[in-house]
Amino acid sequence: MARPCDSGRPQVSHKMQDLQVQENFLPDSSTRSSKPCGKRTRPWVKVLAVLVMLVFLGAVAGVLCWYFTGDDRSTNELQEGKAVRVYSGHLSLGNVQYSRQFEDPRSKEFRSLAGKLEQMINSTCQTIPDLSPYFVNARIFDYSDGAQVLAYYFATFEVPPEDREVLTKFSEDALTRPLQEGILSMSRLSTRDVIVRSVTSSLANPDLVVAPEERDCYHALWAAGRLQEFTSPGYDGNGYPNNVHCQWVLRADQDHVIYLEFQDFNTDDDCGNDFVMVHDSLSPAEDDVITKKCGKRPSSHHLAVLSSGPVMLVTLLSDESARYRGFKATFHQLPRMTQCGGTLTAIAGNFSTPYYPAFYPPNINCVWTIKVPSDMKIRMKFEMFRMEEPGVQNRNCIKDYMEINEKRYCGDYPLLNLKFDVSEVQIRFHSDESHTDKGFVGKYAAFNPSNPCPGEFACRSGLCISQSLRCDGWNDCGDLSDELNCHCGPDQFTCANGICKPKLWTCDRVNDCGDFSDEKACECDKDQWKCADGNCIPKEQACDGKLNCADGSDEAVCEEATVCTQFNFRCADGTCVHRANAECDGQKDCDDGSDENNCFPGCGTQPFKQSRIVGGMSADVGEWPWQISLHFQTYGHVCGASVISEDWLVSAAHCFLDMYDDSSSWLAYGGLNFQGEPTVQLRKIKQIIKHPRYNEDTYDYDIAVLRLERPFDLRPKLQPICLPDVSHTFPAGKSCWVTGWGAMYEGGSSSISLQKAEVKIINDTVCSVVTEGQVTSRMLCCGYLTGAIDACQGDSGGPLSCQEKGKWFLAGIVSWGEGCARKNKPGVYSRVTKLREWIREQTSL
Ligand code: 4AZ
Repeated sequence: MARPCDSGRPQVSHKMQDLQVQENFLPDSSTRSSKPCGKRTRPWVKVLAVLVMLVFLGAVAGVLCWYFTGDDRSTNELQEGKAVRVYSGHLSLGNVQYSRQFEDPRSKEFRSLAGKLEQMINSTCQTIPDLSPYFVNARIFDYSDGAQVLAYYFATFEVPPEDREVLTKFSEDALTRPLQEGILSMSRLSTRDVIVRSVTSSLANPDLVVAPEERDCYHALWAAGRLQEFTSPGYDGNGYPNNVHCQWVLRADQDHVIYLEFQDFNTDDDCGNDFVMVHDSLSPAEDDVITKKCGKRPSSHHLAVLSSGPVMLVTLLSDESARYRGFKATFHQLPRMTQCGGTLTAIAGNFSTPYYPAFYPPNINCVWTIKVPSDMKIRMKFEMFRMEEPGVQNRNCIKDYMEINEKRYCGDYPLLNLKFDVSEVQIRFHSDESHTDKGFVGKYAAFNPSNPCPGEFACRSGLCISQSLRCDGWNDCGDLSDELNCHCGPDQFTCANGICKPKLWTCDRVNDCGDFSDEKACECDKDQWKCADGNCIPKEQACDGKLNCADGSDEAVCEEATVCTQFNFRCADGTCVHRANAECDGQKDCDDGSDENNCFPGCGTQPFKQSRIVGGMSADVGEWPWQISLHFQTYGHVCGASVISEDWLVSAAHCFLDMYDDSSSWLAYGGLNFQGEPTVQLRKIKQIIKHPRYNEDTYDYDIAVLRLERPFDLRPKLQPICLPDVSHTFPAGKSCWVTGWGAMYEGGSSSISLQKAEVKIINDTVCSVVTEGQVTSRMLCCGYLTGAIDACQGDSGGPLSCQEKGKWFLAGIVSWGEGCARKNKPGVYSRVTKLREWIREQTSL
């Protein structure tokens, strides 16, 4: 049996040579100036130096705030000092012949053309109504050849703190139109000898723009027929230095694109200040980002990306963390793909996004038409469909997508099966100007509608499944079609709608039949009272002062109660509250207020809660603000945890066994949605306290509390969850949510984006049956006996969050399970109510 130790332990797959632990935390680290054209101070004027230093520190502090707070890095503001906004883009020039001299900023050609263009941009920026008072300067910093010569610029604006309300005016498009109109009309004047045909502009991270004279790690490279190679500084030695900003400008011949592949990629796991970025332009504008990556990549999964045109910009930024090897990359040029897609008429075949498995290029559209003989229909299968973009929800697919029959698909699917009742379909693939991904390979096959699955059962969904899976109570087809029109066996329950379900699933408060018929016959008779464990007692025995239900639930909630049961909150003064789940609900029940005083203020609220993605799995940003990602050494995410106060986390003891016991090797990431995203809080772990009764064989007492070296700043995106009192009940059938970055399927790798799944608490008797008696009273089962939805490897230690009167409580800690999402094998969680006292003893919370 796949016991938790098979899959529940942190998996160690990386080489041992990279065991540096990062010393710097995000909010303290960067010392890079964000000012693109900042002046240097003179050491001989001491007073002046101090003053300048103060301004500089203010600016750095401000830049850090800009960098680390909020969601949108390009519109965040400084708390002190001036807020810097930088726009970058290009001007396409009508009457300029490209010269290789343009690649040298000291050349006469570069400077003379740059002077004219900068003057045009400067004078336009000085007249834009809302923005002009804050304009500092504009610089041309590069050129490229192509259908037209492009000149790349950036324009800097600074807003003093007293005018911070105007920052909202610095939107993504605020500059584009006025700049375009101003420059185009200027260039139409006969006195101007440069013709500008079009202008682009987009906000850019100020850290990424550098004036030509300030470059100190800049490489201009031309692609040629043969493969070229470049490496980050120090690649063959001690790794890349701290605080570097290196750029590689790659150019190719006209009508060519650039294929860039990282043969080796080894950078900091924390993307905050240490990352590699690839742009589909020489301008580092947000609109032109192809991808941003950090961390390590195994040699089996090279990152390979394509440009849409003859230029590409690769940037490496580092902070002051431990040194990492860096990267080795190769690139070459390929003729630009002018067409993709086509008509496929074979009865089976494949189609894939351009250059698969490299990232598809930006700005490309493909259409495939599949035509099979008119008496046949079409089914399709996509294994690994990857089209994920930061900030795009899979529901709306507003950026890159695949479209079939007016339905759009984007995001990540491990497996996508589609069936069409027609003999011709069109598949459209669209990639917009920014952020690309791996794409897909689609396999299609024609099938005969009168015998779609020879020798197998044909699901309505288009899947063919083994005949033995028919009428077994499991939804193998995904659309229940294998469970319709069945004769139920002796161990099965016949649902009112004709579906057969295992008898074990009746009366578990889960609507397995889909029509509630498996839950209907479970109610007690009219003259009976139902105990919390499901047993029925005569009505008059409830609230009679005697414990008639085995669990005492008949005396828990009574108007004139006399007995204090395990379901009642016991106030500090020893009195009992005769209301269910009375603690932390904002209502004072104990005279001494102890039912409300022991909750962390504001715990269990979801300030960012948005609507759920129906049937989807990716969590919304800030939806689970107590969720923590625990990273071990250089291995990246290993376990989950929950915030319970500024400086304490709760996790699973099994995450911290053997070599994982060393607290200094762990980092806690708070406020994280995507692994690698920069807007997080990072803390070292000072102390790991595992439950002394944790049992490695049975997983009993699978809990640990972690003390942070420095408290978290509690913010809307980083909040504690409420701890339930020992008396709190989470009844069978209650819907709760499990969250984490664990594997999306058994044996799979961790997810990049935080996943959520709605799961139901399972009756303890059923839990004991399906786990063959392996659960103890410190455990609870949650999930579905039907399988398909569950926690998995990498989710361990993370929360099982249940809502009660608008507040979220930590009902469980992901602990173990037999595999993931298997039928009759629900997830097993540490039961927090049973471990509550121990948490209090360790943390005083
Ligand atoms: C794990 O290995 C793990 N299906 C966590 C939860 C479950 C299985 C394995 C429950 O971390």
